[in-house]
Amino acid sequence: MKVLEDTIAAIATAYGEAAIAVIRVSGKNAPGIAAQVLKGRKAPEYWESHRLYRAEVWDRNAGEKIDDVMAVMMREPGSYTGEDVVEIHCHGGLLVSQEVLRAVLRAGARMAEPGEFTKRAFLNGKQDLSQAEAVIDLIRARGDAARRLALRRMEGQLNQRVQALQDDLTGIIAAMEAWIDFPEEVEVDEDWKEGLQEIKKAGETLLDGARGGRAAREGIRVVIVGSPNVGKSSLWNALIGEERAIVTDIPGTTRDLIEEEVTVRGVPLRLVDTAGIRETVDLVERIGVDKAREMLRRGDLTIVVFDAAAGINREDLIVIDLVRGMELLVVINKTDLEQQVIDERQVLDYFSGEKIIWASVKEGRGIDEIKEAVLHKVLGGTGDENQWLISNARQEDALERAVAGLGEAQAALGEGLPLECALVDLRETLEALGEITGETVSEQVIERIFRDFCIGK
Ligand SMILES: Nc1nc2c(ncn2[C@@H]2O[C@H](COP(=O)(O)OP(=O)(O)OP(=O)(O)O)[C@@H](O)[C@H]2O)c(=O)[nH]1
Ligand SMILES: [Mg+2]
Repeated sequence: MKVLEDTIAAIATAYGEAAIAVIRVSGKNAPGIAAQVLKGRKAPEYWESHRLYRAEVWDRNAGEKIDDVMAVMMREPGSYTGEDVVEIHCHGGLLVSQEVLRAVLRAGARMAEPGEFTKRAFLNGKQDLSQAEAVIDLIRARGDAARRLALRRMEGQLNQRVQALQDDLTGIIAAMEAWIDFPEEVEVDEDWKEGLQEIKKAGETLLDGARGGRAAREGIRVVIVGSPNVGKSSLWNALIGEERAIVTDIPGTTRDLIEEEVTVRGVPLRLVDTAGIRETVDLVERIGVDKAREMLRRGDLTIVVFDAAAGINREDLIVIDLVRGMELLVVINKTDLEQQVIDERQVLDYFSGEKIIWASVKEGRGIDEIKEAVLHKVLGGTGDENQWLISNARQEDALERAVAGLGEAQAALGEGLPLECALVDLRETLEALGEITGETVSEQVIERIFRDFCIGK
């Protein structure tokens, strides 16, 4: 364990005027600093751990009182960082909180770097790396699903799952090593293969869930496209639940991109309405069409809309050509109209294997189905939130390498190669798993992770 010598301090609350601000101090000298700056009826050195006390903050040099505060001492190891921590709850004025911080710094603390409190919690073994990463995810969560997931990881669910895999794998590695050392005394165990297969399956399940985790955290960008007048803006309005985009029966109504976020089952969907795609001489409209084409490339999913009463015309063919190969949802709109000229077989031909939804935005039919289909499309078979524990590219990459290593070990065993070959792969797998929890991760990676944090966390 790393010994962290100096005592750090920062304002832990947001910058600005507020009812209270919290100044956080952590490190060996935190109680000593508290004794210097805080005057209470009971001197801070005699404070009970985790109990709030009234006190005054004093600037000793100037002989001046700064504020009346509440303060708490949390003694090591039972604090967030695992060190002695003092938190001073002062009045939330900009100047007040900064004066209190200054007094603390003058008493011997050093200004904390971003994420340094959480980094200390990690280095002192209070949290593993996946838990520390979850802290920032929790702070940044924009939707309910992301918040729930971050909380679960903060509680250590990813850590536990990975540790279970590590334990099982370590057992198999130890048995293999024993066999190599004493081939006469230990039997070659067919269970190894089965054990490896189970570990691999569990790893793959976690990997599948990475998609869901990413969607929950970053949101899914859904771009609505189609030829003019098919009802894109009407659909967009229905999905966001507000009549915001202009809807008229004049083709070419929408000229610009409009983007809005809604949350479906806790997952943020960023919906983009676009200009109807067609060849046009109107300069403004043409810019809009170019923007629509550009946006198509940046979306995670495309909803392509057709008009059931108009059928598939020349302009629709341009659209069909444009969206080929993309992650798609097909919506046939205006199914309420009497005249239905669209040919279902033709649609199936163009979009074989794609999800096709028959809708009437006007009558509100198909809207919920579209929302569900968007989620299903993006999350694939991993609709189960409990499996969405992998939360960033770093973890995903490590897990991918772990699963690949298991595959290679299996292949080596299958081909009857010497056990040492499989062992090399398995040790690499173990190492990759350790990167997720932070046991085998480099100093640089740790630096990078915590640099993203806010000051005071
Ligand atoms: N009958 C019927 N009319 C609809 C339906 N959805 C939209 N419309 C009408 O179709 C016309 C065009 O709708 P918009 O939503 O503006 O179509 P758009 O695709 O955004 O059109 P552009 O922006 O011009 O590309 C409007 O008159 C809508 O009221 C529907 O489900 N049924
Ligand atoms: Mg429109």
